[in-house]
Amino acid sequence: MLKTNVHDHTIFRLKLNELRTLVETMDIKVVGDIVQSRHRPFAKFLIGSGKVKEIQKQARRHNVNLIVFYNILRSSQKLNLIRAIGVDVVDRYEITLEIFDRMASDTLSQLQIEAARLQKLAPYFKLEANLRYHNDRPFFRSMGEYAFHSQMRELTRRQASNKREIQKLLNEKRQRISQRRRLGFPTICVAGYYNSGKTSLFNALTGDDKLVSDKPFTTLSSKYQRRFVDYETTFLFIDTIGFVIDLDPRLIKSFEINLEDLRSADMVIFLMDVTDPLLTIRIKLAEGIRLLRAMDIPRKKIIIVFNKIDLQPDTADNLGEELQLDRMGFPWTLVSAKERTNLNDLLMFLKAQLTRLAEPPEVIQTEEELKAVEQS
Ligand SMILES: Nc1nc2c(ncn2[C@@H]2O[C@H](COP(=O)(O)OP(=O)(O)OP(=O)(O)O)[C@@H](O)[C@H]2O)c(=O)[nH]1
Ligand SMILES: [Mg+2]
Repeated sequence: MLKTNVHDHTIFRLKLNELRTLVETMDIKVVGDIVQSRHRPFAKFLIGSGKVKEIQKQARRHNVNLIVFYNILRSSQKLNLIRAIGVDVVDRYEITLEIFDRMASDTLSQLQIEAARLQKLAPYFKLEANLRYHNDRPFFRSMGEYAFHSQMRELTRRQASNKREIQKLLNEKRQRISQRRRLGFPTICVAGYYNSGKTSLFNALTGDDKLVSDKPFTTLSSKYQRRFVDYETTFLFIDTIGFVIDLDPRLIKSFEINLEDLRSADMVIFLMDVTDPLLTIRIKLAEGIRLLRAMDIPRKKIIIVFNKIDLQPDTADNLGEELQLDRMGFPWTLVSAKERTNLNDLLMFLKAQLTRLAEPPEVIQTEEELKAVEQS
């Protein structure tokens, strides 16, 4: 990791551990980590050339066959690193895509992952092929040149056909979603970091039986299910893909439908795991809210729900105060999806909030009221 905030002494560790967890879920053994602290990245390797030597030494000693960068690498940096160290190098973005790929069970997810991969790979591939072509050029119109151009064509073709297929599936899916929406039930989207228990809560609320696991990104494509609350209320719940700390915006973009689900929802449950350390909760909370706001979701549609209180009944109590949730103006509550604790309260809260949002804004009638508003 290149740590660009030289004053940061704790958060980078937490982020590095997060990456370690992700890498380990792929059954890769992590032998160590190396951090360089510097204000600005170097152009050639991202890190300094001295650090590259150090990595090379460590890689030899531990017989390493993969180096994972926390930072997102430019194609030229990746190529330079691979050439200098002689070991495969990937970044956090590629690791996340690889995990997505292993978890993907539906065609649309698979195609979207491929699109993201090709998008990242294309410049690298071009750079690498170009170098190979220039080094292997004994006479004009060599095989190198031919191979280069045909590979480029193949890559472009794959990108185009992949895009067409995605578009087709997306259109079908959009139609199904808009049919569901036409039924008119208020939609409530469950968002949050991976493993926070989104699917567990979705299942507990709707009686569905979607796959739950402690592996990251168990859910990739959105799931929809209705919940009858009372004679006048039925909700449509949506379970979505999980966030990850320092999420690359390109990754969200490649899962457009999830974005649309979130944007069009009447309410968004931002689910947090109370068993995370307080600092992690703080970071996820701030970053998650920022993400949701960047998707144009208004504050008033967001409710923060802390899950897994069965595991931490005591620390959960003063969480609101600790995190200053009331001051930030977010409604929040505690649940356990597993023990089904507080689920009814959550439903009642959602119902009340939706009724409030549906009411027209208050009309100011008297002169005094107008003055009071101006003064406030
Ligand atoms: N003790 C406890 N464990 C829970 C609770 N909710 C979820 N879990 C566990 O947390 C892990 C993750 O649960 P999921 O429901 O798959 O989490 P998710 O947010 O859907 O995860 P992704 O789909 O990967 O984003 C599983 O091992 C669940 O059994 C809870 O209320 N209490
Ligand atoms: Mg899930």
